[in-house]
Amino acid sequence: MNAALVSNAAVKKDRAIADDLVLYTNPMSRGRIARWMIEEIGEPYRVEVPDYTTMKAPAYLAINPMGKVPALRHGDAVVTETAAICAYLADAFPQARLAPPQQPMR
Ligand SMILES: N[C@@H](CCC(=O)N[C@@H](CS)C(=O)NCC(=O)O)C(=O)O
Repeated sequence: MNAALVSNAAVKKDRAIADDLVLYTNPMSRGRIARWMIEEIGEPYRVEVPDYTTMKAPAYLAINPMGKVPALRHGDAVVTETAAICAYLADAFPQARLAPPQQPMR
């Protein structure tokens, strides 16, 4: 396989992962905390930026029925609440070493 094909495959894989991990946030919100956390994870992700009116539209209410940011979609899982998003990301991507390993005593 030549280098162009290899890098094409890598780009496609990154795009697939980015579609799998989506942060809904707005720069004028506490979503910045979740944005910082997702950056620390180091995985490809995509950002959707609902403004403060579209947050109450059906398309976004289907993601977060509270109509607030941030929200995270990871595959079929949707997580809301900034603290919960940070905890979820730390557990879902243990290789980033942002939380102690999950153990029964934790
Ligand atoms: N407890 C939630 C609060 C989320 C929240 O209130 N987000 C604000 C932005 S900082 C929001 O989306 N406000 C829109 C609204 O309430 O209409 C969290 O910590 O994530």
